Amino acid sequence: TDTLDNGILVPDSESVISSIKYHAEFTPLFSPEKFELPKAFYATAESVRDTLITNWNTTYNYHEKMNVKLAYYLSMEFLQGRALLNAIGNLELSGAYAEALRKLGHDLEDVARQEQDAALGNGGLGRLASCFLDSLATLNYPAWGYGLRYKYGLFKQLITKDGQEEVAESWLEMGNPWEIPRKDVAYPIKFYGEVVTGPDGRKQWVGGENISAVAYDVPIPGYKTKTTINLRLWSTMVGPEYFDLKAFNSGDHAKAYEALKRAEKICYILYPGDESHEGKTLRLKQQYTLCSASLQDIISRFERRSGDAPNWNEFPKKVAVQMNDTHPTLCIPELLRILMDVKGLSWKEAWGITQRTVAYTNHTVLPEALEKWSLNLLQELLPRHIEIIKMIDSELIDTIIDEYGIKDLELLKEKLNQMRVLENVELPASVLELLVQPDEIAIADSVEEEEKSEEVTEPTSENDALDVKVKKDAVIKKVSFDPDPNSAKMVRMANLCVVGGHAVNGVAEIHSEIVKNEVFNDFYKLWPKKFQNKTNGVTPRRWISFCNPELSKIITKWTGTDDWVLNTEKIDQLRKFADNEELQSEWRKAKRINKEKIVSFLKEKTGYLVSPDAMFDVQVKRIHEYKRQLLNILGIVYRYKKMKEMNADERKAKFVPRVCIFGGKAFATYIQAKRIVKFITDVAATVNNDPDIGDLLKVVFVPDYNVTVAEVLIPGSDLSQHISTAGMEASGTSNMKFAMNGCIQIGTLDGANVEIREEVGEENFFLFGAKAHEISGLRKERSEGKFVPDPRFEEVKKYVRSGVFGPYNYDELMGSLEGNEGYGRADYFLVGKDFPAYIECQEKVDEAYRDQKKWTKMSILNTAGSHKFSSDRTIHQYASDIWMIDPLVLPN
Ligand code: DL6
Repeated sequence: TDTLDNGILVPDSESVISSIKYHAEFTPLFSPEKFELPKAFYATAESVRDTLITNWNTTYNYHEKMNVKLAYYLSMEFLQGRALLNAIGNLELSGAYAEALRKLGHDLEDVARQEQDAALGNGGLGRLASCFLDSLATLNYPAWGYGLRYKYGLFKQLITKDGQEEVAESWLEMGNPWEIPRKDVAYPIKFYGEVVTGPDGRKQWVGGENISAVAYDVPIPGYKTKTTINLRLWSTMVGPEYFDLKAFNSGDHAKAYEALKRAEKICYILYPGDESHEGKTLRLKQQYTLCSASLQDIISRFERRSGDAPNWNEFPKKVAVQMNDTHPTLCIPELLRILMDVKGLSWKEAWGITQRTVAYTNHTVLPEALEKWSLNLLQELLPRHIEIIKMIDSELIDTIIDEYGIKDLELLKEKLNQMRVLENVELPASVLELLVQPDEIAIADSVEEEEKSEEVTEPTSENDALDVKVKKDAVIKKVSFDPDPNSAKMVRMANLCVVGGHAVNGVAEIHSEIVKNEVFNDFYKLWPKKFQNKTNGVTPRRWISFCNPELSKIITKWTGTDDWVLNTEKIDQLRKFADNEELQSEWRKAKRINKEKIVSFLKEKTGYLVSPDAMFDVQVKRIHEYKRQLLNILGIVYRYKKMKEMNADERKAKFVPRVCIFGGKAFATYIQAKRIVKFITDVAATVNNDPDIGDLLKVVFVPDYNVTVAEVLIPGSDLSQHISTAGMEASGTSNMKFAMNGCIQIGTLDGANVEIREEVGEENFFLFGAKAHEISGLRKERSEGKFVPDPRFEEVKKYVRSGVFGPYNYDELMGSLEGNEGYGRADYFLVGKDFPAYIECQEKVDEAYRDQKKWTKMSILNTAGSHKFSSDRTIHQYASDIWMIDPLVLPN
């Protein structure tokens, strides 16, 4: 065993062997005699876990001793992926474990493949949270993650002849070796009930349904540091007293388990369908469980560290809470509730503390994704919180009135309608009084201004004076502040976050500008300093070093150091060797090895055999209309049609062989997205079995896209597609991973593409499509019937409708691109508008790929220019601009 400079103990392979053997003996899951897969994985993981727990305890104790300020990242999603290779990589134990396992008759890679992905996320938002944890630990920041432990994750995606099918993900079936159940850490969570006033005058929330949130801790190791932070995941249950023994004995077994099942189901799956009342209630229960359990935990840690009499004003100096999108918004009223009702602080004190503690990251500008909850549902489920939300709303109303005055009631109404936390809810009586009977000065002023604007001079007669009186009445009467009885009363979570948090950030420069200038413009004008940008990033450990060892060796050789894993700016040095033939040749060899891995992977997962000589063109991300997988597949259909119109020689001369790979999950209730999956698989079935086409074009939909699949696909891709309608993708993070792995992108000026293109150089990025500022004009043009589609777009839709891709009726999919009666919004995502530019840009891609020297240079420059997109940079920015925390290195 060796000790490194940073104090880390590095065991040799012999001690690793004895640790693995020890765990093999006491891993009761499998036959005790045989050290076979998957037992070898569990024993190996348990052995690594020992080291993690040691470092995790040391980190915890040191944070406790130093009473350091901690940042808490609250997220409904953490997309961790597999942990084994990441953990031993960060601990610098890969060599020792590989050797130990070899001596025990196993290959480390085979052992690692036994692990199921921890897929507690949906897409970029969850994976970002996991990259952030890696960076926080690596950079020695005192921080924790808080989330939920979903028993069945999101879902497992099967691809059948009907497209996507969802089944429960069974990731916990064999047990999770990385988690530490903490039955000693549990908090009560309440739903429903009522609010009463206690003898001390404080509000009390009583009765209702009571469950427990129990902690499961997952140690998160940093790279080349002992710092190992905690990801605490909550699971829900009730105590044995809730098991109805009487009911059980009388034969009503369902009733006996009712309370248990009601509690457990909160943590069954991520994003349960929310069309039904039941579904909505479940999601809200999930969000509240995350917020309440985490805050109770954070507060009890603060109190414990503060000694006998905590000074609550110190709370924001010890605690920073980051809300990952609006899902944890209930943190705001929950913190207020605890501070006021449990700790006895005044509203003013509690509100000040809350605002200084929490901050909000916005991850989407899609209006339908900005969460709103029904006021009635919240009222029923969380009666005390709704009282508190009303107080926040009322305070905000005062601020809006202060800002806009009551002279122009139309303007004031507009601002109240846009900015209030409560939507379509009557104004408080005191405010209504003020507005319905504005004082004399306000009336006089408003009339005066109206006159000015009409350029009317002094009233000259009695009639004119009367006219002024009539106008006065009109000013008062014409503005009604009554809610619309036909619309529901809602709570806007994003507005609550903006009001309750001290910082609001977008996740890429263009997105943060949209957040400031469009989505939250009124708030931005009110509190400009709150608004920030924090361009996303990804961890170079998982996304270069561990997933692409071939490339990593080359980077280390040509930059002269392996330090780039921590200091990614060093990767920039590759730039100067971009034309070097030796580097180019090594670069191509590495890509080839990675492509061969994809070939075997695709064969195993889909049965399709593709050629590594072809260009690998990849689009992997959630399936969504705005991400425009439809544009990609229509481009492929167009290419296929052109190929069919040519003879074999012409085809070969015109087209570069391509393997077009798709991956991603469509949300279970998102019908249009599921149609797109079905369409892609139908095109694949036709094209891949067409003998005329052979290796010139293959289309593959990889089922169940997840972190592990990404780790195979990204290193071996040549081209990746980030082609969202401009202004709609907040950032994207796979674009960063692809760039790091020397993959050239075709994309629109959207999200982080804009910054990636700046960094890697315009000439190394295939840009096409409408710009964000043009989109609303183009939509208007479309809806007014002024858009003239390109004939190639008409041709491709007609071809799809002709039935070449099987009997499925594509009218609805194609119709959505035309806005036909009954098909909803007329090509809202502007596929038709961007189609010609897209296929022309794809021709340029073919041309560039033919010149392998040029292509390799572009690829090298993509990797070289990607260093800004390390999540280490992002985390440093959050730490210094929002959380105000400093790194704390553990003593040796
Ligand atoms: O910020 C992480 C990630 C961005 O990279 C994606 O562009 C964005 O679509 C995604 N947003 C969401 C929003 N979900 N909700 N709510 O997943 O965030």
